[in-house]
Amino acid sequence: SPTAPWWQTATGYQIYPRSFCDSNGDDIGDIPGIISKLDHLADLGIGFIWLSPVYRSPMADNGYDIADYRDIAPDFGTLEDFDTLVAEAKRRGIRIVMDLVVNHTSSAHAWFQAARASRDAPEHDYYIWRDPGADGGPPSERKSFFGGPAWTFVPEVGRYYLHLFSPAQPDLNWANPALRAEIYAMMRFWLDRGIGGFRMDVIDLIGKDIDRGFYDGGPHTFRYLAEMRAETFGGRDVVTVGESWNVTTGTALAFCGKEGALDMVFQFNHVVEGWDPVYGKWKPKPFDLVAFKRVLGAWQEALADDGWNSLFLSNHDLPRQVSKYGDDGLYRVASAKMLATVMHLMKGTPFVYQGEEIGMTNTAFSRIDQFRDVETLGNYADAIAAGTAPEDFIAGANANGRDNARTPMQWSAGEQAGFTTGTPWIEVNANHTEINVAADRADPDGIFAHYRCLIALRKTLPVVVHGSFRMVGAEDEAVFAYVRDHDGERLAVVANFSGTPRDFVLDADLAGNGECLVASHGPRDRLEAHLRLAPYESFAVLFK
Ligand code: ISL
Ligand code: CA
Repeated sequence: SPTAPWWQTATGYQIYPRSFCDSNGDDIGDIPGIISKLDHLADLGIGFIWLSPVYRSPMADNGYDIADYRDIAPDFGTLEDFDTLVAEAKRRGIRIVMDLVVNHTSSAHAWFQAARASRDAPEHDYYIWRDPGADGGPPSERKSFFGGPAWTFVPEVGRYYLHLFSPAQPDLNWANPALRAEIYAMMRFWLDRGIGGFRMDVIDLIGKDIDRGFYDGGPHTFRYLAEMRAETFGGRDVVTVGESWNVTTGTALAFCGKEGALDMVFQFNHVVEGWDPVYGKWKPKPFDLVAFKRVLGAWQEALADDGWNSLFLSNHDLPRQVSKYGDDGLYRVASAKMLATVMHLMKGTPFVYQGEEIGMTNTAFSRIDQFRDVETLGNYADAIAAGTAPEDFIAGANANGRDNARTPMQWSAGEQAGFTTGTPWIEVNANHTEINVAADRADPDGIFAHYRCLIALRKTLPVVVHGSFRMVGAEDEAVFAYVRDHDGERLAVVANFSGTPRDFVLDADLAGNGECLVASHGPRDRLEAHLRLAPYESFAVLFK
């Protein structure tokens, strides 16, 4: 079988440092805390960590607002701590992938401070400025993703600057070659420290061309990415994953195909499919499995021979997957395993978001002052001004808001879930007394054990890495089933996405005796043509 790059047989694990482990009781997770938990991750079997931003930052967006790209935030530790993390992870066969946030900086970055002080500063053109509109107001009606206008006025220069996110996150002007050279030098600084690659934040926004109406999905993205690759990571043995909310199966290969600069993209077509056309994430639609399968199946097909999929349902911006797509009550364990089985055995590289490996759930806040997220708070202000009832907005935020994924990692049943000896910056989920790492790892049938098994399968079975993908029963409203084929080996995956028993009829050529690799409800070695599935039952069978 073909030799695969390391990131095709490895599983990624995302850490949101602020919420992972606080080593010094100052209420905020940190790098020494991460180092203290590396054995947990090594046991899980992951090959690399995607580390959400740890750079120096005022933390308006928990580090996605960078004030110094070459230093570590004091909240998180020091450069020395970072080097220790890279070395300690490496000792365990784990690489560290940094988050590259280069669509914008913090407004506290020295470049922006110079840019906003004078039109004549060279750094002024590192950002996107426009004169006031005819009425003296903002140059366009564009809204920020985080609520309010996307333009803020700076009296010192008499101009507005663009911020697609909060006013504390001014957008960089990628059309400026000196700015691009600064970014590339910064990337080499981290590559030279031995990192395993980059996850690139909202990377399709760097190619914007606002005078021609492109704020996102901009036309210059691929030119800049090709240049970036040549100037930085090209020829180095690292992984690159670009985040894009606009990428489609039609444009994916321009990012991650043979002609593209990157190895993978994080695409969100399957996420946005579940949002309201008008209210977006704040008003979730009922889950539609057929549509969900259609999207994921289309991505499997589009990247079958070129490019490579990233496989994920969760990250720091999304609700907890067991709450969103499974059942976080009665069937929490079975549905968490089911989701993992379906995602990990498709073609691509799976990503586990911290806490997912023990089935952490959404939280339920009742008051707006319990939320911390800049996106939630900004959109709340807009929604209330537009007449939405506070409880309606909070219901949406509890279902789909970003703070769900940001409550502290639940290590134990003890005080503050073992996350901190202080008072965490955001409340611990009350269910930590039952859902925690210590309890789940002690259970041989726990969720952690299930993830460990799936992650190990990818390392040992070529069909998991290289096998073709064929959806089975695409129109079935409750069952997600597919077949992977490689070199005479066949892997069949069957999952009941519902809380009721289901009958499922397999294609005749799939029935027979095989070897059960993983199962949530006791082994299934022989597949009958007529399957009777328990609620949220899932399994994978190998045929040779
Ligand atoms: O859900 C979203 C889209 O409506 C946003 O939260 C989305 O995740 C965001 O626009 C893109 O995310 C990335 O860039 C943001 C940062 O806040 C996110 O945490 C990051 O993943 C700005 O840097
Ligand atoms: Ca700390």
